Amino acid sequence: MKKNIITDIPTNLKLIQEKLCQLKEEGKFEIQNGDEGYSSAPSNIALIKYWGKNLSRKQIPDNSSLSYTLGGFRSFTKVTTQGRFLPETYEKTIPIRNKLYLNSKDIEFPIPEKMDILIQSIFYNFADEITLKIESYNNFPTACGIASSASGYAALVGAIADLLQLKKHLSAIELNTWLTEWARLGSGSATRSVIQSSEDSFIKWELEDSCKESFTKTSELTFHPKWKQLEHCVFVLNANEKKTSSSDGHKSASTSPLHNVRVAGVSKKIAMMTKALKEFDFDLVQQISEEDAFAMHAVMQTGNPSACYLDEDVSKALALFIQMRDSNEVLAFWTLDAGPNLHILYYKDAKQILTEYHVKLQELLDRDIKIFKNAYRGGLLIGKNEYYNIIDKELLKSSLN
Ligand code: 2P0
Repeated sequence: MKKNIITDIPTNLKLIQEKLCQLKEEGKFEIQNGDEGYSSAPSNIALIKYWGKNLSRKQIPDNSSLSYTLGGFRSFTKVTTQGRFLPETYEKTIPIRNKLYLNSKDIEFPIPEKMDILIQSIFYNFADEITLKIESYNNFPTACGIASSASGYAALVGAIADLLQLKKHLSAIELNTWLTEWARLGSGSATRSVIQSSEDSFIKWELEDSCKESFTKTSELTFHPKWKQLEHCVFVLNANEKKTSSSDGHKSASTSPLHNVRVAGVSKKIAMMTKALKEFDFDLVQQISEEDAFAMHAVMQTGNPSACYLDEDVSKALALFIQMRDSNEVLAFWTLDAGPNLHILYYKDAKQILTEYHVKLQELLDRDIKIFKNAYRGGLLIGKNEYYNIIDKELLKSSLN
């Protein structure tokens, strides 16, 4: 079977892949048929958005981005090796291929081509014959306004790291590079979900243009301890599947006359927010997040084809939120992903006002509005024990309490 391998990868990742080849040749690295790997990865919400990518490169964004990790909104993934040690005489008329099973169901799900290519690329050269059975589920409903590709690809890469026992074979820096780079190559936003942190985290995924190679770097930001009391919830305004996928949206971003204007301002916004996170300048984080969410949606609406998620209900919900937030002077701000659901990040003191907001919003829209509240803090987990330990925890709530 012809392999379709990702070749646009940075030197530091190439060196790690070569190290794995070397370990294999020295016999220090063996994978048996039926070996397993486990991981659980959080989703994340971008405060400064990744929107648009370089179409002549592999997963290089047009601009840097910055996110807050959603420790409670998680994907859980187990991978099992299949198809190893087949006899030489085995006729590959029916290729052994990667198989995907979602949401604890026995029915095989068609594996997305980009996921298949990612897996083949990870194993290329040192474990070519490996294919995987992937079993994955999310603890959050698909239609709750949280993108599953970030946590999904992060958990897949984490589970492969466990299968290959990379914690044992690589240094902490090498493992971080391996995780952040392969996650990026799976899905851009996933690179912000593979940081192994036990608490809250703000993650920067930045374009690096200072060196000969132009790639990206993902890292955790330092922040003022007061941010540990930041809470997050989603008001689900529209549970229908979105019409334009994010991958298609990224491709058409550059058709908007506003795209270059937004991209030109992002570096400054990242620098300002990095400082505001260190100093607990809530107003500035609020101002930059809300402005960038509007800017991304303006790009979406003015691209070709255009996508409009700022519909009538979202506009009404936003106007009511801003009016109640400002008149009560509470610390809370909104953002939107590529979908019509309202994400609110708030300091603990704003809870009472948000509870009142929920009541008024339901009256205004004349229907029940579901809330999903993030009730857990923490990043990527790698390993069987870590995977099972977190399953019993209360990760999400369907109210603000
Ligand atoms: C973000 N989004 O920064 C932005 C904001 C959605 C809106 O990254 O093509 O699924 O797999 O790299 O990561 C969603 O795009 O796109 C996204 P691919 P991805 O979170």
